[in-house]
Amino acid sequence: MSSAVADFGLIGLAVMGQNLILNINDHGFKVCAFNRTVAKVDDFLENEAKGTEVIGAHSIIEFVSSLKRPRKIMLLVKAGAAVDDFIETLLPHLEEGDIIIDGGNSHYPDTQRRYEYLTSKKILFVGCGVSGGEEGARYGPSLMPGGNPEAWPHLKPIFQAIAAKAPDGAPCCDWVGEGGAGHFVKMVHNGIEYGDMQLISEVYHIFRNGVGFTDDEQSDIFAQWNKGVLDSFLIEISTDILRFKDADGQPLLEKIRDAAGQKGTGKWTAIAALDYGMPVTLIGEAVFARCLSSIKDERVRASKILSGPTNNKYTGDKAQLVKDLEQAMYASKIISYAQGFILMREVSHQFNWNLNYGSIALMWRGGCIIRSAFLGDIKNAFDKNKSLECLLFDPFFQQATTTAQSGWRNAISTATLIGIPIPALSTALSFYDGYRTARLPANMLQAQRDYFGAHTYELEDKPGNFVHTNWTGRGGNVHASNYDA
Ligand code: NBP
Repeated sequence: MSSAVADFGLIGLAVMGQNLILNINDHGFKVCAFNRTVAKVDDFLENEAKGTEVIGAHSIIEFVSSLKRPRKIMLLVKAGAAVDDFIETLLPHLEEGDIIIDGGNSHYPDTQRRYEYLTSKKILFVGCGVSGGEEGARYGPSLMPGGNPEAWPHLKPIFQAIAAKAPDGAPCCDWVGEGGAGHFVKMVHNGIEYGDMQLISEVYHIFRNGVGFTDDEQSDIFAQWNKGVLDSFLIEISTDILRFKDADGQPLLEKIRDAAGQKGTGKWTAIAALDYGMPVTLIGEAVFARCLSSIKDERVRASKILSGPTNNKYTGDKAQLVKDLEQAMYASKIISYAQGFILMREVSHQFNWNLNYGSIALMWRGGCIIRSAFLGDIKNAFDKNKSLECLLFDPFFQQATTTAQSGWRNAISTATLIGIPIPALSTALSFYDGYRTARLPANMLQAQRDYFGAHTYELEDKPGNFVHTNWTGRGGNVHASNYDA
């Protein structure tokens, strides 16, 4: 086969690649498939893709020559060296203006590097976050493409056709921004997912250990919450999980070992937050909560010797606590998304990515794990003000946090008094209280730093002018030079 007949080429015939090819085919685009282990191409054509318009190639030359120009080639292979290897294999066969899309879970600095490299070779590179797993790939993922904007007009008809649709029919795919923006936004999405999951787990812990609700009772509460401000995929699946019974009729959830795994995207988000100096505390706590859970044997030993409060059961009005926790979770979610967006704002600024925040919220409204009604409110906030500094400056969210506040504080004091750990719920409130405080105690930190290390400080009435004080009369007047640790 040598004629250029295919609209789209896809390399990587594992679960994501196969499903995405079938999805693209369903929408009337002709796809050519290729894979490192070439035998999988025929396997796919004879099985999953049988009866479709999908074609296959048995060599890179055959693959490239089957594609209409500009060639649109998506890699859905294992993140890392496999992506670089395929880029190098493809390069000699491509022409100026052809497009390579990496749809795997690549780390955004790699995407930024590949974007710069391929730009120098006049190839349009796109790093595209793909969310929604196997089912999303098959029937509608959330797609977050970023990279060379010249590629977007060529990809838009295909990507928006195959993407998930939000409840109002809008495709959950739009151009995210330049360079490594697509994979960066996908990474923050995963970090936010860690936060949302942790918040739900903390509420479950309070319900189960503090109040003594059965799993079925909790499922009823979550089902109710799913009709209100917390309406989301993760609340929906938690409702089902709480209801699910094992073969012996007992809740399966209670038999699962409490040691959480992680694949690293939450950690990447927390590292990016530290690298760029942004207080993304809730995702950080969610990652650390998984770490704490995973040292299970140590915790079991500690549980036998460390004491907590004498009263570890909630004895107050249960209905009121349910209401307070709903408010606490909602307000904490607002904080988590506000933190995620300030991280995106900062990194976008550093890399000149021109991130499109409203579209990001829109893309997350369907197809992905954090899909929720609440993202519509975030989209509205950015529609009203494209350069919104932080979600908490939007009148809707300002009002929402004000309304939630008393329930939020009550829920946190209740959990603290009965000794139930709530790292995500409580860090959200601490962030909120810190963010709304005009004068924090960092003057004390500055004084300490100057006292022991001559690191200098600014006076309130002379910002930008760094001075040192000889606090003890013994240290001399030489001050340290500035450095970033
Ligand atoms: P995998 O991540 O399991 O990768 C399998 C594919 O990578 C196969 O085509 C395999 O070729 C190819 N490959 C490997 Br492994 N090493 C290679 C190398 N050194 N050179 C060339 N090709 C190589 O597949 P997946 O689960 O479908 O995921 C694809 C991408 O999408 C990954 O980056 C993943 O993180 C991401 N993703 C996955 C999900 C999900 O739910 N699974 C969701 C969202 C994103 P072979 O057949 O010859 O071994």
